[in-house]
Amino acid sequence: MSFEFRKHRNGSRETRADANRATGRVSMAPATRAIRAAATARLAPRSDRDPIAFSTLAAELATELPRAVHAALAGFKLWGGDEGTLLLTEAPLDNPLPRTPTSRGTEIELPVAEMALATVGMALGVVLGFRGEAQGRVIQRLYPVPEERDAQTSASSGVRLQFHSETAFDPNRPDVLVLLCLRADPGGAAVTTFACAGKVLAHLSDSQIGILRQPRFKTGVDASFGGSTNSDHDPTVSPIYGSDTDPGILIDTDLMRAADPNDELAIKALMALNRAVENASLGVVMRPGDMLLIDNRRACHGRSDFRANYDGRDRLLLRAMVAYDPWRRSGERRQRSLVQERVGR
Ligand SMILES: O=C(O)CCC(=O)C(=O)O
Ligand SMILES: [Fe+2]
Repeated sequence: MSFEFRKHRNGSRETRADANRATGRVSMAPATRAIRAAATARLAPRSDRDPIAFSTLAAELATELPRAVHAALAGFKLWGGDEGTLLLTEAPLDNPLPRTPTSRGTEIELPVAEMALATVGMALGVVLGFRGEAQGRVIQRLYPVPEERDAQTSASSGVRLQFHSETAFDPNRPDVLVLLCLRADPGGAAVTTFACAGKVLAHLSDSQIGILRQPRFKTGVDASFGGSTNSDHDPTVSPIYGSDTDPGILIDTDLMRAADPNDELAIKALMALNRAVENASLGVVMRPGDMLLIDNRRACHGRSDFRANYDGRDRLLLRAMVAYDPWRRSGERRQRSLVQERVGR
C-alpha cells in the first residue's frame, strides 16, 4: 500500500485539493452500518461512563472492518506504513454533528465517531487514557479554544504546533496516536504534519546521528501533565534510538535541550535534527471521516496554524492513544482500568 502525502513546507498555505493527493487510501465505509448500529443502540456503553465495556465492544466491531483495513493495519504495525503514518478514510461519523465546543470541558455526544476510532484502536492494540489529559478519557476531543490560541497545545490555532513525539517525557509513551477528523477548519487549511525517522536521518551526518543516539538531552513535561522545563528532574533522553534499519525518533522542538548547556556538539546536533525534521516533513489536510494513524516511535508530528472563529463551526477532531503492549504499563493503572494514573519515571 503506498501513500503519497504532500510535502509540507514551513509557512506554506496548502489547499485541500493539493494536500490530499494520497493514493491507496483505505476506506472504512463497509463497516459503517455495523459501527453506527452498535454505537447508537439504546444501551450502548459510553467511553466516559464505562470505558471497559466501550472498548470491548469496539474490539468486537473490529471484525466488521474490511480485510483491506486489517491488511493496512498489519503493514503499519510491522513497518510503520510508508511514512510512519497510515490514512484511513470514510470513517462513520455522527449525523447531525454537534457544534464544535468553544470552551474546554463542554460535553458533546459523539457515539458513532468515538466507536469508529476505538474500533481501529482496538484492532491495533489497546486504547489507554491518561489522567493528566482530558481527565483520563480514552477518547479525547480536540478543538481550538480562545484561551489557548497561541499555546503549544492541541487547543491552539494561532500558532503552529511544533514537531513533537506524544508525551515525549514518558518512557512508556503511547505507541500510536490516532486522529479522526469530524469537522475541518473553516479555511480548510489546517495541516497535520509528520516526519518519519528514516527520512529524517537521511538529512543528518553519521557523526550527528552518533551524538543524537546518546543520552545527552533532556526534555520537559507538557503543560497538560503539570509542566516543567529546565528542571534537573526532567528525563534524560536520546532523540534517535532503535535499529539503523528501522530507527525511532523522540523529539519535542519546544521542550528538548542539551542536558549540559555547555555541550556545544549536542546543541548543534539538536539544531540539525530540528532542521532535518522540517526538511523531511510531509503533511495532510484531514477532511471529515479521515483517520490518521501516527506511529509515535517511527515518526514525530505537529500541526500548522489555522483559522478559528469560536462560533461552533471550528475544527473538531477525536484522538486516541494506543498501546501495543498494555502489560508494560499495568503498574501505572488501577486494577481493571484503562487510565494511566501517572507518567514519566
Ligand atoms: O491537531 C492536529 O492535527 C494534531 C494535534 C496533535 O499533535 C495531537 O493531538 O497530539
Ligand atoms: Fe501531538
